[in-house]
Amino acid sequence: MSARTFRAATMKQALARVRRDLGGDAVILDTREVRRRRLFGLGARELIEVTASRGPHGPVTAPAQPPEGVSAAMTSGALHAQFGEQLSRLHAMVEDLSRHGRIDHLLPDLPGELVSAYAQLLDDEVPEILARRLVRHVADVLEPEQVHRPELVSDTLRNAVESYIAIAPPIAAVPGARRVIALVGPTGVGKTTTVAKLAATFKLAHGYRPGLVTVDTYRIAAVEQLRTYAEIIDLPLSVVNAPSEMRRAFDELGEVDMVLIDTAGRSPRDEVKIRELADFLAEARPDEVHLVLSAVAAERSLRAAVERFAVVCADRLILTKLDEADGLGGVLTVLGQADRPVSYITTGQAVPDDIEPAARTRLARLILGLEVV
Ligand SMILES: Nc1nc2c(ncn2[C@@H]2O[C@H](COP(=O)(O)OP(=O)(O)OP(=O)(O)O)[C@@H](O)[C@H]2O)c(=O)[nH]1
Ligand SMILES: [Mg+2]
Repeated sequence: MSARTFRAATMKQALARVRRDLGGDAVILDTREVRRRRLFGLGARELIEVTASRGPHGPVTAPAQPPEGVSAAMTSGALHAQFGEQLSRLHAMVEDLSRHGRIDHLLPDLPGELVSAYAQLLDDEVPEILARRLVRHVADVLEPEQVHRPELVSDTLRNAVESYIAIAPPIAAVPGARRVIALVGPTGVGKTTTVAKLAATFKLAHGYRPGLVTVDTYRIAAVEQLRTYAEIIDLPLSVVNAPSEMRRAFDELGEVDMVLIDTAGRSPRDEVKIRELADFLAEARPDEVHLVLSAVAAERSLRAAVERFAVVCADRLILTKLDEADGLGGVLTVLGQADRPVSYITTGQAVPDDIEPAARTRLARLILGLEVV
């Protein structure tokens, strides 16, 4: 058993190398950030350095040759003791350095069992800072002997993830009232498909009487897309070209207890177009505005969308394309910061099947990769 050092640009890459070379149960002895000077002194590059040794059951290679100066008769127990001594000296040194602010510990004193949970989070695209916070939380909550129990670790982790997720109740008709629901969001995230899924579910499963309104008149195809769904589901549809037409469009729908408004996709960068959307919605006076976000989008785009669509008072989130996302870590970060509840998740293209009301535990398990869609 000997310690080896691995350097990489990110913790994820470093841990992948540890796993590749030393096996799945490698023991992480230390992690730190190091700066490497670039050629000609052109700035420095941050690297992650992980020191690790083979775990007790790591891939077995040829029996290690005793190092020079160690007699062949020396037992493996003695070797272990010698190594242990070196290791604790090294630990003391590192601790001393870190106390003096010389080394930035990324995962100080993290029990070995939690390192694999940490690596799993990184695999699921959870950003490093959040992953560290989650495993640190688990380490703080559990007693040292409890971290050996994988089901406890996974439950505690799930609880921590759940604390970042707020859930909105599913959309419901209110007797004697006409609920107005608008879906807004960036282009191509699945707004129209989701409107169709919701409308079909409301009509077929709940017996509501929904009507559809589209303000997406920029593209003929967009209106046709919704019209096709309206015909299949047998629902009234009104097309609105200007904010002033909104009231007329509502009246044209006739006896409905719910109006679902489909809107044109807006780039979060296009403030003018988002303002225009706000003018339409000011006339529609929706009871709920759901911001539709694709789980495939990068964390930065998700954050920008949440910020920019605040202008149209988007107060709930619908997460689409969970079936296509490689990891949901970025989504988790944004949910933690967005301060808006999730109402629905969608998990495929099929109308109306691939939609479900958001549920905290399910979403947390999906984010942690404990469940698939
Ligand atoms: N895999 C997958 N695809 C989806 C999901 N929801 C929608 N889509 C697909 O995403 C594509 C775009 O969907 P639309 O509903 O047209 O998206 P939109 O937000 O209305 O697009 P714009 O109106 O152009 O902004 C279509 O091919 C949908 O079938 C989902 O949950 N999973
Ligand atoms: Mg659309």
